[in-house]
Amino acid sequence: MKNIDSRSHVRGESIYVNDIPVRQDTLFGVVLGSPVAHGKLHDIDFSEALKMDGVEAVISAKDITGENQIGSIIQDEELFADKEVHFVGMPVALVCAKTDAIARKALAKIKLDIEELRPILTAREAYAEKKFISPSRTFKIGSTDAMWEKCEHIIEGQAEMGGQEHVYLETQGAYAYMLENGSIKIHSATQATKHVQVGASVVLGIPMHKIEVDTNRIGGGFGGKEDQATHWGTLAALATNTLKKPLKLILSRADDFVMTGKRHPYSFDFKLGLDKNLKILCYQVEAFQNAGAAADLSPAIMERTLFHGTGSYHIPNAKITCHSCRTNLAPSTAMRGFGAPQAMFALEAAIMKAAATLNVSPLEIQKRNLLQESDRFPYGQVAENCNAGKCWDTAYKKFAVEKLKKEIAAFNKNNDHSKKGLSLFPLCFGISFTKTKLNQGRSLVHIYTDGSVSITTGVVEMGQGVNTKILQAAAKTLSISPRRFTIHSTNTTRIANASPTAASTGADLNGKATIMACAALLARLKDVACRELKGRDPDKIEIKDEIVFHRGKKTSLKWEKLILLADEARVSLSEHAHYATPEVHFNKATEKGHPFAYHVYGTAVTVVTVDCLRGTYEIDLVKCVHDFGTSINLDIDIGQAEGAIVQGIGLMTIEELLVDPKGKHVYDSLSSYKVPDIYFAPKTIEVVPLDSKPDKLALLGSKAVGEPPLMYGIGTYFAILMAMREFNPKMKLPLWAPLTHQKCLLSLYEGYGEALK
Ligand code: MTE
Ligand code: LUZ
Ligand code: MOS
Repeated sequence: MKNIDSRSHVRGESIYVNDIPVRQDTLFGVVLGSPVAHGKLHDIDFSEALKMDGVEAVISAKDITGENQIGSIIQDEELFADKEVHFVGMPVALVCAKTDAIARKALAKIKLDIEELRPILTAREAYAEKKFISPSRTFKIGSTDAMWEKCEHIIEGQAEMGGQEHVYLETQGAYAYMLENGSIKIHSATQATKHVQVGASVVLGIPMHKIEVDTNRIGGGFGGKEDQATHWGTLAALATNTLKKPLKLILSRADDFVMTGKRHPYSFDFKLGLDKNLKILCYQVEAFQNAGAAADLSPAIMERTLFHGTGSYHIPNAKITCHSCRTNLAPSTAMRGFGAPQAMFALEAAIMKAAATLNVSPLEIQKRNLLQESDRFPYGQVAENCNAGKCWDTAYKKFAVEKLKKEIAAFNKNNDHSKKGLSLFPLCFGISFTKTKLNQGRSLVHIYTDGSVSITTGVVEMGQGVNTKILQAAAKTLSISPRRFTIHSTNTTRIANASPTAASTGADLNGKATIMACAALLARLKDVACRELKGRDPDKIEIKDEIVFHRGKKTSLKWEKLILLADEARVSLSEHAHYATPEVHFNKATEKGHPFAYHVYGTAVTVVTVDCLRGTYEIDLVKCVHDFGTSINLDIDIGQAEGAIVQGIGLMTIEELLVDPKGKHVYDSLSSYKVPDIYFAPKTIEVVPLDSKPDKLALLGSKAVGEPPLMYGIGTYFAILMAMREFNPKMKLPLWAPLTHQKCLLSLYEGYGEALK
């Protein structure tokens, strides 16, 4: 089954927000962001801007008819800065004009009177000043305090990880217009139609039923449009409601880079205790999360950091603490992995440091401590169908790691300045929203009288291929041709209260709901067929490939006729279904429970070559054994894995978010913020599906795939370190991602003179 979007994508016919033909009198909005990271906003003077031909209005905090509030978990975020600005790019005003170009020119004429205050830029600074988003939390298992003295080796250190820009191809945006009787329709590039609906409802002060949010698809989200599409949808709705004209607001790439939040930078203090056999007895980590200027999703992201604190390992005594620190960066937000990559990096950094200190291979420590069946996570859940060891062993054998090691040793012996390094990285990622209530999906299925079928679900298609999977699940359940289906836009009037498309759960939640709706329709159709065939038991009816079977025998009754009969008999051909993941629960008071439907496992093998004269590196290969369950669409799933791997490598290597000491961005485009391109990507990526069991909570046994493979990128970091150590064994380990070429070069030569002696 091909991705149902491929054809319209390559022909340029797929419709994104900016492709919607504009209505008469449509205005274009451009947002004025704060030029300073922290300050008192005394005055905004837009008199000059308003004088310009074509400028219709400038909207700011004073125009808000409801509340100036868009915070979702914690109500601490203003839509427009009112008395203070908290980060560079924080929206201060919206210029509405006849064209985008006029709005941009007018924007330059607005004068801001801001009294600058000192910005806080790092999590540790904020921690020292006790500036927190939410209370700190700790997950515990066993007793670390009692165990340190039993450890043969104790390794302590610090690790840092920078943020990451989402770089979705489609920048953020929305198009809003009035319907009748004060209702508003918002076409929004969002992962969460409901969030935009709620945001607009609160800011405009009108009920949710008056606001229709529609999302046909988005050109990538990667988490960046889970909470932060709300701003632009709400701004467009506010302007439309104020001016009673349609308004389109699409961020330029530069504005998007500056105004929207990124992945959270983290800083860690770790302490790792091992026994003489390299078994991890104890692990303690304190994480400082740089949440930026407002809560956004930070409390939930902090939670996932805690959940993934012990990675893919069994650690009997662990204490994981996380502090969510308020700084003057744009509010950090969801991004693929959602706080887990940072936690896993910290633990791998500790293992690497232990290996370097004890002069053993990190593989020795990793392998000895992998999770096994029935091991307990610090949050109380037990590892079931644990594939950690199986993935590791399969990868080790399949990718001939012993042979690779020998080849690398020979290469390193024969090359003075070019060194190769190898790493293995074991993955374990929990599937489900950590907030239990979000684990619900919905689907609305209509069968039309010609036998064609329409599906709407709560999920947003963002390139991950979820609509194709849902279509496959529906076609399989009804046993009719995939050609009979259309999957419609995600829309709040057809599907209400949808959870965001996030946490890799889109297909599981909404696909399961779709199967439920199709199963209910099928049951009714079997009744109809049973009556028509004068049978007694509808259970003896089956539909296979559009043909009705009775007691195992083919009949002359076909799908299209059956539908007409059902309509004739006044049987409903529509169904709305709701699916809530069973079994998941979590108690925040005890920090224990069973938060995840299941875990996804895998192991990545990475080989890199470092040019030790220049500090540059190339990624020779990334080969993974990945647990897809029983994939329903391996093409899509392998595509997800490959994309995630490259994005994960970018995070760990060349993607660096630099701000100056005043909190101003040093980058605002793809020439100053480098993402992996086709030349930088690994020369070989091979993703081999693990021979795995289907999980009953996964859609048709096909495990969630959206986020987990991103974390394979962590392996690249440690492969580079291994190569660097070949060149300078005395090198102080840089545990500070991203390991840019610059950092690589400087680290290689730190203490190099000593090493030569
Ligand atoms: N793939 C593409 N092409 N574009 C995206 O924006 N987002 C990722 C992942 N894969 C993304 C993607 C993220 S962050 C998540 S949570 C999942 O897709 C969401 O979709 P799913 O739940 O259907 O897997
Ligand atoms: N979003 C969210 C997520 O709201 N809760 C989660 O647990 C989550 N996990 C991963 C990505 N997005
Ligand atoms: Mo993904 S970070 O859950 O949108």
